[in-house]
Amino acid sequence: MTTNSQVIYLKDYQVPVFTIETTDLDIRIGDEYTSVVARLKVKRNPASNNPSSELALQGGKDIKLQEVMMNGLILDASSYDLEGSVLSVHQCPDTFELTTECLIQPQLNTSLEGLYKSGGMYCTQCEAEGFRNITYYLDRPDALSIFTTRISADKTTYPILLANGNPLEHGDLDNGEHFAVWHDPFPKPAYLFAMVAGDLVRQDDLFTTQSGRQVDLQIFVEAHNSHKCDHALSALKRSMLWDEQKYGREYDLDLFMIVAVDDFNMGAMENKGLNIFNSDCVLADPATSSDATFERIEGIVAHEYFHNWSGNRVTCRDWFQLSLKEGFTVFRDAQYTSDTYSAAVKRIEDVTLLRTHQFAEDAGPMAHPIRPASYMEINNFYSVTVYEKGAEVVGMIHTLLGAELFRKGSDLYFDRHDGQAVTTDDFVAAMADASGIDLSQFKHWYSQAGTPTLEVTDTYDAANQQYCLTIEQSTPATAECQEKSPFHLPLRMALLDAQGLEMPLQLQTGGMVQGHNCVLNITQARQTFIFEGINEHPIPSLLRGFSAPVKLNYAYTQTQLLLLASKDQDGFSRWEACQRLLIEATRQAMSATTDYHLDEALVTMLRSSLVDEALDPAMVAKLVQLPSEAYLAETQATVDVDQIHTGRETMRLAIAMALENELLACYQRCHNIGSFSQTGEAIGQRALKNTCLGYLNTLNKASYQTLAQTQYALQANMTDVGAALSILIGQKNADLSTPLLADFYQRWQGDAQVLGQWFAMQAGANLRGRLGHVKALLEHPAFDLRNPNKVRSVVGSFMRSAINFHAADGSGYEFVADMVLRLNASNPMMAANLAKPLGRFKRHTLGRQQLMQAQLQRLHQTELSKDVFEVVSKALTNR
Ligand code: B3K
Ligand code: ZN
Repeated sequence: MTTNSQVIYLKDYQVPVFTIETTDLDIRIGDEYTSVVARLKVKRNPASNNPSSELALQGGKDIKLQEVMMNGLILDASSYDLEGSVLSVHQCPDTFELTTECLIQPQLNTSLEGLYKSGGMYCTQCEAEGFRNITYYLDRPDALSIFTTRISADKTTYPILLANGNPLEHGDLDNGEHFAVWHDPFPKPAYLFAMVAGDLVRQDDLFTTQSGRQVDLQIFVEAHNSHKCDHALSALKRSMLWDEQKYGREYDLDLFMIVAVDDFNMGAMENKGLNIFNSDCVLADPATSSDATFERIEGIVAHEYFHNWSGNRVTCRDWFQLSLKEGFTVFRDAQYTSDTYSAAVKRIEDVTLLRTHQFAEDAGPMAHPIRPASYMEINNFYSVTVYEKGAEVVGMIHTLLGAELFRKGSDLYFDRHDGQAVTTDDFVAAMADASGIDLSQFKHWYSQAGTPTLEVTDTYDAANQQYCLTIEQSTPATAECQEKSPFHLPLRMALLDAQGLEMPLQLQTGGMVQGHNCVLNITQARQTFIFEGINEHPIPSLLRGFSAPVKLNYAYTQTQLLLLASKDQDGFSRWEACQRLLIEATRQAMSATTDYHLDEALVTMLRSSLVDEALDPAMVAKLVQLPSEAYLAETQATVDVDQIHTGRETMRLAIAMALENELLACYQRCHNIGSFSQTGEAIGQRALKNTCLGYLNTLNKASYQTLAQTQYALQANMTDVGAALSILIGQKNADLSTPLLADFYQRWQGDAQVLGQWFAMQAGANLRGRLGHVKALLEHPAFDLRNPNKVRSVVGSFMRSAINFHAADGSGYEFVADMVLRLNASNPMMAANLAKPLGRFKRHTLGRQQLMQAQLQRLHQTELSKDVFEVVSKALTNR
């Protein structure tokens, strides 16, 4: 049990009684202690009607308060209280200067929140509530202040000293130290504060904004990574240009800095003018990084950059509004990626992520609306719901308004709220005001959790040439709300004739027709839409582009799906039809008692994609890939991990047997494309050929094993090397991969990022009985429990293999609970993330439910951090 599990409610929000106009920090880094002097210009907040004269500042449990001064005079102990971690200063006047001096020990900070040491450098992570570990402060996002930061440290060990904004001055001090002063003219909440002190090298670039201002772009990395900055810099410039063109948003400081840090809990952080990145999410070069890494980095660089407007210039009033900045920014980065690369492939990837992980969260004990109504620990709400579902909700507004009105809405939002801390209601109001479209019912998306299901039925009246679609929506109860009001959602659709051609649409009422596409305005629990002038029974292409985050059921026949899979002009829907067929076939394979035989129609469908050289190879790879085990689990009422694994393996083998020649031909066609390049075409060809190589190696033939070994030996690029090695690790005969793993380690042991891949490939192998191997990896000298990337590579990858995490004897659960306990005190945020999947026991077979609950009980009996306590207690309560 934990002692500190207070619940915070959105309904209790109150504006701060005092505001801090300016914040002057003097941070002196010393070997044992770092001293932090904070000089705050405090003023009574005219927006507050609370008459209290007490200023309450939050602090962390490890800061040592040395002194408090008001207007230059030292306060005696009776003038303030230090209770728990709150500093309360009594009898404050309406305007005053408060100065505190604290001592902290960043080198002992393993939670990686606040100021901490990563390798030889000092760096910060303040979102959400890390700043309070640096000094006593109004650590809440609606307290905006202008920051000036002076840092001093030993000059030889920490030659680079950085903070937000622009450099004001720097110089040498005696005793080998130096200092730098930074000033950020934009008022910001403390969560956007950042500083860095370290021995780093810099790579520079320039960007000229649309109004002709020159912005210096700088990336700081450790010297051995200096060759890995080019991609992030070019992605940054592309993002800056895109945000000007698409949203009219220009960068506002003269300098934009990125620092790469090895020990980081998440991907990156959008601190004003000084983004801090997990090394894995910013460093890349073609020799050591796969195509997927390049793509991920580009998306994250764009995301953090876009936050400069959606998050920093307009920020959140409180942490319940997190999706205001995260949902909108994920939506913006997805638009950027679609505009820059293949829109259909990006959509498929995003929907896959959403349906696999967000739908699972929405159906589990941690289910919450994109604007939660309460929390114990806000770090637990940086979730797929707030981010990915949040982005879908913004996407639905985009669909309902259309691109032009959406842009009008975003302009109004940024103009109206520049420099403010606002709410999701303010965002929706700007969209509604700019467009004149009523979004009041739409706001249920912000307050109701759970994934709606749409049941779609139809009738065709040949005599009257009328086609009727009836749509019923329902949403399961979740902890915060039993009875759901109907959602307002856009359902994009088209009608296809028997040849697969889109039919002209004439909708009586209830939607918008755009050419041969139509967006139905779903607002009621049950609604019927009538199309006129329809001269044959059409095949509906529903939820095109996945226009709403829902599950949609329509009783498609196999023939209809085959037509959609080959003819639907909407790339997403074409893939979706393929997936529906593959899911159904896999379901049959799961229950097949004798030799499973793949339906000839499916073989033809897959074949036609494999041989279609005119199709984007990245799209072909998506079309022929089976849904993951995790997504198949989402489609089952009760998850049977073994059945899913066996059924899917059976399907893989059946596809390989039926299409061996085509797979090999496709492999060879995509393999022999000349020298390495990073065009979309070449990247797609690598994705496709490695998909083929994976299928071929289910056949257990020496010739295909040799093909993978040869691809590995060629060492042409990290995508091919990684894919070949993973495929060989996935073979039952370990002799095939053991020498290559040793070779890989030999080559890359000096490169932390590549080594992460080495850990992940082994820990994530989807073969039964891997736990012993994974435990051995934890003992490897290169493993480090304090490094979140290594924990994710080993423990996170292990958990993604369902047959291992859910091993029938419960060993996987016990192992994960052990890891949660090992990390609980040192890094609560990481520990809570590992505990979340244990909480979703309800969906599993009875035996597994009991084993998972036993581990949760075991955790519950321990002294837990707030983070882990929230996850565990909700799992045991919200069943
Ligand atoms: N805003 C940060 C996430 C901070 C997470 C704190 N637990 C990165 C991002 O979403 O851009
Ligand atoms: Zn973000």
